[in-house]
Amino acid sequence: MRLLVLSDTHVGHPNWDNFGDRVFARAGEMVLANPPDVVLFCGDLVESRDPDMDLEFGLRLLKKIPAAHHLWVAGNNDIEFLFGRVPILDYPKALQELAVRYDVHLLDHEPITIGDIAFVGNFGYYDLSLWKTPKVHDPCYPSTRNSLLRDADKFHRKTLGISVMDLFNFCQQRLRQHIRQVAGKQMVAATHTVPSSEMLLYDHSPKFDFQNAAMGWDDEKSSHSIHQTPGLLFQFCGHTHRSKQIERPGTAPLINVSGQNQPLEFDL
Ligand SMILES: [Mn+2]
Repeated sequence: MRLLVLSDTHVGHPNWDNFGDRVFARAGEMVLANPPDVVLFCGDLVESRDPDMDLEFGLRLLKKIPAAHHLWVAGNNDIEFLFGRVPILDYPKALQELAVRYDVHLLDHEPITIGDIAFVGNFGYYDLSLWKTPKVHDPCYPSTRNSLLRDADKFHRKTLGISVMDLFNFCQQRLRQHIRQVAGKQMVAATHTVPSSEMLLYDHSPKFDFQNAAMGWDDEKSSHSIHQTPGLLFQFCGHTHRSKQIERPGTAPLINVSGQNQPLEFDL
């Protein structure tokens, strides 16, 4: 099976010099002679001030890449399209309803098995555990864990009507439930957010230190860590906008697809 993976195209972003368009163009060129079996997108399709460049615009771009199957994991930018329209915990259902119109499958909704290989994934979300106390204090950013938690919770309750940990647990429990559903199969797992502090930059600036809090979670410290799943072939993520691959001998590599070096192709 041939797999093409891309992420964080943010098509239409006013300051990104058509980055997303270039990634989709590159994807089209890469697969022209030999379409892959599966295209996997790890979240954040579009981000534009143009109301016509909405999620459906992004889904049409994704579907245009010739492949037998198109899979999608929701990113924070994708979910923002639902704010104020549907309760946040209904996002897997709402986005899947949109995706099926373009023959795209949302992994947040349910896993899918193609050939012998199961694909699982979702947004992932964050639990603030990747935040570390910044070395340099900047009054613009929280300097203690308590103030960070208070600010994050205030934002979540106001915008989404839910605590940050409730949304994190929703995503994580759903992901592990999907993994159990396909247990015994060879598997590819994907989240939008990152499951490792190794993909972050600390001490570059108080702003970076602050942003790290919203990047993901530490899978190593999780009681049901995803990377220990038997049969896991690859684990993908995005969100940081920096490509990085971490080899993990004895288990699957963790590959962050977001950033310049994409799309990536794999043989499964
Ligand atoms: Mn992004």
